[in-house]
Amino acid sequence: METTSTPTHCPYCALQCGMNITPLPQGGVEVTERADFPVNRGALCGKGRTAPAVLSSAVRLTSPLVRSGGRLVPASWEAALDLIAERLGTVRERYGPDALGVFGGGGLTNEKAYTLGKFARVVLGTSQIDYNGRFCMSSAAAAGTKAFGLDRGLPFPLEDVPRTGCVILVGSNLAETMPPSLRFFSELRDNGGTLIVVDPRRTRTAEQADLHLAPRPGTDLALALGLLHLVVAEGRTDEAYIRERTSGWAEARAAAMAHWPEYVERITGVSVPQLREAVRLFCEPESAMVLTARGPEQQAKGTDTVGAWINLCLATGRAGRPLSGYGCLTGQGNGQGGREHGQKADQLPGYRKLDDPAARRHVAGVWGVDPDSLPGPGRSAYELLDALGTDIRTLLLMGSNPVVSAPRAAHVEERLRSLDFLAVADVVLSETAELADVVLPVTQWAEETGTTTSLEGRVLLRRQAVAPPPEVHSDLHVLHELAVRLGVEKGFPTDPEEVFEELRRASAGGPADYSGITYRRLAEENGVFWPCPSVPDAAAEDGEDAVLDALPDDPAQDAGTSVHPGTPRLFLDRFATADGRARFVPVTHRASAEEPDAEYPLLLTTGRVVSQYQSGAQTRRVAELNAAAPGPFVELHPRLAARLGAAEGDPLAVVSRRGRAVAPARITTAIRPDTVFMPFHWPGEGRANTLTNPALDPTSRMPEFKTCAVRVEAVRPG
Ligand SMILES: Nc1nc2c(c(=O)[nH]1)N[C@H]1C(S)=C(S)[C@@H](COP(=O)(O)OP(=O)(O)OC[C@H]3O[C@@H](n4cnc5c(=O)[nH]c(N)nc54)[C@H](O)[C@@H]3O)O[C@H]1N2
Ligand SMILES: Nc1nc2c(c(=O)[nH]1)N[C@H]1C(S)=C(S)[C@@H](COP(=O)(O)OP(=O)(O)OC[C@H]3O[C@@H](n4cnc5c(=O)[nH]c(N)nc54)[C@H](O)[C@@H]3O)O[C@H]1N2
Ligand code: SF4
Ligand SMILES: [Mo]
Repeated sequence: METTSTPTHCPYCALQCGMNITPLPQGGVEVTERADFPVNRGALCGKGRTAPAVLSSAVRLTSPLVRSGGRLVPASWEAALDLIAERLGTVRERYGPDALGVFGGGGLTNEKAYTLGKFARVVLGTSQIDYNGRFCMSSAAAAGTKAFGLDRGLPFPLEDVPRTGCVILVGSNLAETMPPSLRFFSELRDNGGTLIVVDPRRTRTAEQADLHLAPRPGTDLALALGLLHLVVAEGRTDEAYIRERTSGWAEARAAAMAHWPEYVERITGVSVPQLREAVRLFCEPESAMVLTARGPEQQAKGTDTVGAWINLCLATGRAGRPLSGYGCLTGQGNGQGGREHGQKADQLPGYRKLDDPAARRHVAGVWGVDPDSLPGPGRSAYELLDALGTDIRTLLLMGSNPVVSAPRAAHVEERLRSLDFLAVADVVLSETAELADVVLPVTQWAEETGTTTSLEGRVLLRRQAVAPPPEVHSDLHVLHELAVRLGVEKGFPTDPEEVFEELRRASAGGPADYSGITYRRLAEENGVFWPCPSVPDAAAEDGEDAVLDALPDDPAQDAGTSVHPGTPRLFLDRFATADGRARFVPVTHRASAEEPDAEYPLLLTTGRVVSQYQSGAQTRRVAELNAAAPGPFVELHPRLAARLGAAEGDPLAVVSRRGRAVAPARITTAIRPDTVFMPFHWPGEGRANTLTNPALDPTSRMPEFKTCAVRVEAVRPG
């Protein structure tokens, strides 16, 4: 490899901060500032800064492992791949293709997510594929699609935030989860705009707010409806906008009017004067935004909840206009792209639907298979994990660690153990990989090239900067080798650019159209926002065939042709619905799947801390991050602590209907007295997901990570 520094992007969250990777003369690499990427302008959080630690052979997998005599022992790639192919083939023959499960991840590059979806449908012929993005933003995606006809995390770049009048940030702790993005929100306040944060905890993000609303977990739906009620009652609706750009207002209005402020105060615990203040701050400026993250989304009513916040935007004319709109802060590095290109149970590349005959024809054409050979939609992530060991007998898992991150994790772990065969491709020996029959060591971010799509809908090129260890190969190599062994010689290239060229064609004419994007453009333009058809407006004017015809065979040829600039801002002229109007949804508040009772009198909510990432598989291997965030804890209010007789650091048992977790007390007035909070980054005794409720949203099939009923007990020594 060259010794110069390579501009690339962080392996972790959806902000996809730009960074330079510079090899060091003594070996290893260093992360240095990359100021030309506008989202972070060089700034990185601790996780991004220390990401090279996970490149070290000391903490990662460096050889395939195969279970033998109950233990995982090193094996050759040949042996490991042969074994996987043999087991998948045998089980398929005996039980049919749907006995083969596949589970992907929103951290996988677009090329990997695309290939994994194609592998499941074309090579295995299974419908049983889904991914961890179902645990992440699926409710916002469902609500966005319903309302706007299209789901892209943010419909505008983050650089619009400082220039709007007011932002309501609902259930996002971005000061800890996307630290460099906090700059946009401080600039908003410097410019005279206001920030409202909705979070049951006074987080570091809430501390920046002009107004902090602290509802009971699971009541954001009532809160949004109460605000909309006040908007109507105070005559603050934008009637001309509602008339010209929306449909369904009468029903949505009637539903909202049933949510009187006093009623909403009783449900949420947010006082009527605070509700009125929020409405005033949101409605007075010319423009405003609502941004949601996992707080309101990870609920069994997350789709309706996001729908209610979108209704608030629509009723006040704050969507599809400059500096106004609703957006979802996506989570994983490729949380956006990962949900567009076919690893989701109901989906084909380009954000097409698997049950749409035209979509099947188009994608089958690109893949060179009969459309009828493509299976139909499968189960959602939790339902798939729950079915392991029953009708699903084998699982191929890439890019997720559900033993730590899935709801009702003890049950999921038991399901994983009951499989006939589990194969895991990972960078490290995660808690889930520890259960596998075969573990494949794969390359990671700085060791491979690929594209990701950030929370802004900006497609980015993550470049290879260093060579991987000798016995480590990419996920694309794994899928290619398995395809060949299972009888599909062609169609699974290992070169990411070749995969991307095919993805362009597969996505052409679809909602997430990447056909005008090339690796060269991504490198030259520092990312391109989708949709980006191959020729300007071809999709709209001539339909899909014209788009396909217009695609150059050789990416190098499109230099001189007129190119589509990409779409940083969506919906300014029309929404992506058939009639161009945004749709209100008539939603009504309902209780959480589990409300407190005499036996389980408190609410548990879960989330993140700044120095650990997700299941912790990667960040728990970095000394500096472990020093900053060494283990799980239970955050609780002093009044609750006093009732339990617990002091700071005392072990507390948190008990739900699913199980019991033990972690030290962290006492703070920053949380409501009726609620406890646990981060979910650790396995073992303090695993938060031992407790969480897998109740699913009926539309998005998103589990209710953000609220369940628990009791808390002091753990007496001896
Ligand atoms: N450090 C770090 N950063 C990350 C990640 C990480 O694991 N660690 N993961 C990345 C990923 S994949 C994601 S999805 C994002 C997530 O980013 P965020 O959504 O910001 O993260 P969370 O901590 O899960 O939840 C945010 C807040 O929701 C609040 N909350 C809990 N219950 C409710 C509720 O009922 N209503 C409301 N309104 N709020 C509630 C919590 O108190 C918490 O402060 O972060 C990304 N960035
Ligand atoms: N209680 C509770 N639970 C939650 C949440 C919550 O808020 N509360 N949040 C949920 C959310 S939003 C999310 S996104 C999930 C995430 O939870 P997980 O899906 O467990 O996410 P990660 O820990 O990022 O797991 C990624 C795994 O893939 C590996 N990996 C990284 N890059 C690659 C690659 O390129 N190829 C392969 N093959 N492997 C790779 C990593 O080493 C790691 O083992 O957790 C969910 N779980
Ligand atoms: S904020 Fe996200 S993308 Fe940026 S350095 Fe931290 S983890 Fe990486
Ligand atoms: Mo996520």
